[in-house]
Amino acid sequence: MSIQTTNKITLYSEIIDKARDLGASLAGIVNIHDLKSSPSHLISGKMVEFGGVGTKKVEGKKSGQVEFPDNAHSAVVIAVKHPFELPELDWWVKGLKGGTQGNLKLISILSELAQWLEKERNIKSIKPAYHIEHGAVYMKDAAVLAGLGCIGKNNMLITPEFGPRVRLRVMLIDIEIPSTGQINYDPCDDCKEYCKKACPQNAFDKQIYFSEEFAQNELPSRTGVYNRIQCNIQMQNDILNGKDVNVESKSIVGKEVRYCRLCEFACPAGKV
Ligand code: B12
Ligand code: SF4
Ligand code: SF4
Repeated sequence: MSIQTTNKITLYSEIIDKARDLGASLAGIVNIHDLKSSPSHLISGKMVEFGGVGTKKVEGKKSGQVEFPDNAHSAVVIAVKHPFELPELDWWVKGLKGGTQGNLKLISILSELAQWLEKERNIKSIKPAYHIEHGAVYMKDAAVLAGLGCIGKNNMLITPEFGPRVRLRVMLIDIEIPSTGQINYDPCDDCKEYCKKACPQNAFDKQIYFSEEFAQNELPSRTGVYNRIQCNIQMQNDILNGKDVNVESKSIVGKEVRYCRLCEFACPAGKV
């Protein structure tokens, strides 16, 4: 779809405002060219394949492999805050739409935004997914380039407003809009690395990714120390400790899993 530059600036603000009106705590836009060349999208194909929690087995697809639809020209990134006092937003319940209450909120905001874009601005959007193998993109990279925050030493997106305590969702759209761009923000600079000390699996103890090997400086947890295999051990333990709960919306019983958030909760960024 073609549209003049002045209209794009207006459209940019309209999309962000609409997302926030619909309940997003933060919102931004990233151009597809910037997203495709972002660190996670460049490195994932070169890393040892990961089949742990957060991945799906899809016939004929390598796990972690992103496929961008041809009509995707930009991505709208939204965040919903997940504060300490509302831990239930992050609990995964089998049978619940979206998996968690937080995801359900993210999905419904983007669904309403998509309807508005189509009806009022004739812009088509591509249904967002969570799992890479089901069509998602790497959301933290999208969020950084969309101006929501930076990648902290805990390997999470850290926002000035809420620290790492946000969850993300991305929707692709068929119109080219420039990226919001990175913000100048680094809470890790003079921090005592509470995140790393809090990890029950010592997932940040040793450098395992190197710039020379991957030909890029932006590595997991900045310096290549975040070990997803170690972290995944904790996730598997958390699944084993899951409990059956009633899923009210469906009148069924589903297993509830409370995944580890210790590196997130230990971070002082965004605390009021
Ligand atoms: C698979 C997955 C997992 C796996 C594997 C994680 C991994 N990092 O490999 C497991 C199960 C272990 C996991 C754990 C967790 N996850 Co997870 N996970 C995902 C998923 C589906 C894909 C992530 C992925 O594979 N990344 C690929 C690897 C290659 O990248 P990476 O390790 O993140 O490292 C990259 C970044 O650091 C980036 N980077 C570094 N510096 C810079 C600088 C710049 C400028 C840029 C742009 C990028 C950048 O480059 C690195 C690659 O070189 C995403 C959702 C999505 N679709 O994106 C959620 C997601 C990343 N997870 C999330 C969360 C919350 C968690 C957990 C806290 C568990 C929980 N309670 O949900 C832990 C946190 C672990 C940690 N400290 O990072 C949130 C993060 C929110 C946030 N504020 O950042 C996401 C976005 C889901 C969501 N709903 O919002 N996860
Ligand atoms: S605890 Fe400190 S070092 Fe770790 S992510 Fe937060 S601000 Fe950065
Ligand atoms: S989510 Fe838990 S296990 Fe994983 S890196 Fe953070 S503190 Fe460690």
